Amino acid sequence: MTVIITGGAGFIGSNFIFHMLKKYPDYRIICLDKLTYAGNLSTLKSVMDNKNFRFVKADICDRETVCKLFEEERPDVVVNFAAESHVDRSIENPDVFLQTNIMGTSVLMDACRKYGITRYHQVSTDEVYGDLPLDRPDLFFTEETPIHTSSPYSASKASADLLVMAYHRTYGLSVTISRCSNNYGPYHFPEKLIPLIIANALNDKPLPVYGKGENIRDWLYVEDHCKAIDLIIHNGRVGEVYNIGGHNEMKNIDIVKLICRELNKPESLITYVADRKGHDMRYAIDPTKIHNELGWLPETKFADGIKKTIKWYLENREWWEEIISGEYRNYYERTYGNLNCYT
Ligand code: NAD
Ligand code: TDX
Repeated sequence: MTVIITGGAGFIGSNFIFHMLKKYPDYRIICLDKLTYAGNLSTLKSVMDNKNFRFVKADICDRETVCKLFEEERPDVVVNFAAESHVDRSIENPDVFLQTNIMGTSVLMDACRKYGITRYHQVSTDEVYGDLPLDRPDLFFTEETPIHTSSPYSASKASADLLVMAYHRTYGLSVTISRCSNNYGPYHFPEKLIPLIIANALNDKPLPVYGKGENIRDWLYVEDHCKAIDLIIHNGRVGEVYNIGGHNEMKNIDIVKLICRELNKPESLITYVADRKGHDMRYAIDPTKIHNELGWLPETKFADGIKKTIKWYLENREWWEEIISGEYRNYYERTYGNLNCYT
């Protein structure tokens, strides 16, 4: 079996590559990644010499190069993680989100049609459902919840999902889609809440919390997400959407305080900053379908997963310190300028 994994130099894609190479040592795994600011080749260094692994630096929007790779490798399965993934950046500049997340998806699926595949899997997000009110804890996102997006990021991911279903209906492409809640774990880029708070706390820098910190996210350890995608590409029903989430809803402020406690840092580092524009209030996934059909259940409890994650950031300082000292500084200064954390 040959599997092309796009966006494999990013957070979830790299964890998925590690999972697949370990679990299926005779699969051929090809990572196609543009290496944007969010992609790090150093993340993949432990697998670069694996004879069943190949890394190709390319843009999923580059039709010619994508087709050349499909011609050479004749993949059975394509798993598309490649995306612009940060909501705040999409608010600053939507263009590249539309290009990569929508156009890139169509280029990949055109190549799948041309060369034939057994499965195209689109890694989507719970953000396509919009948000839920804080005062209705009885409500959850199911696969039937209408698409209702808030940010240019979520609108671009929802557009891609619609295209994927259109390619299935119109061309009979063998597709599946997964919509997962917020992930956390190793190799999470330090612009996202959990790694940002860990990195700032370790450096005794202010911990920026948007608005009042009351917004709720439903956190899942990244390995559990990878296991769910593995099940879907092997056993999921073609043309179906699967929600992935572990019923672990937490307020942002509670996460930030928990990280302070774990690192023995004072809560006085917490700094309330201007709210995100259009900030979604609450995400909460109902994972009944993937549990009933594929037997998936999350294995890592948040209390353990967050400890493992913090330990990883403590033991891999060079990985994230290199990121926060590079080009990322410009973004940080534009976004959190008055906090001036890395100067
Ligand atoms: P990430 O930003 O860490 O990684 C994205 C990767 O895609 C990077 O390696 C980047 O170089 C690559 N990439 C970007 N544009 C590309 C292009 N045009 N061509 C080829 N490669 C390109 O993202 P992530 O957090 O790992 O998310 C992966 C996927 O999972 C995304 O599709 C995202 O929407 C989805 N998702 C993420 C989460 C989460 O909590 N992080 C939750 C649900 C769904
Ligand atoms: O500095 C911050 N302060 C803060 O309060 C940052 C970066 C975030 N936040 C808040 C915003 C959100 O309510 O924390 C919450 C989590 O923010 P992010 O880590 O940016 O994640 P989110 O916007 O929820 O989106 C993530 O989950 C769904 C991923 O980045 C998406 O790619 C995925 O689709």
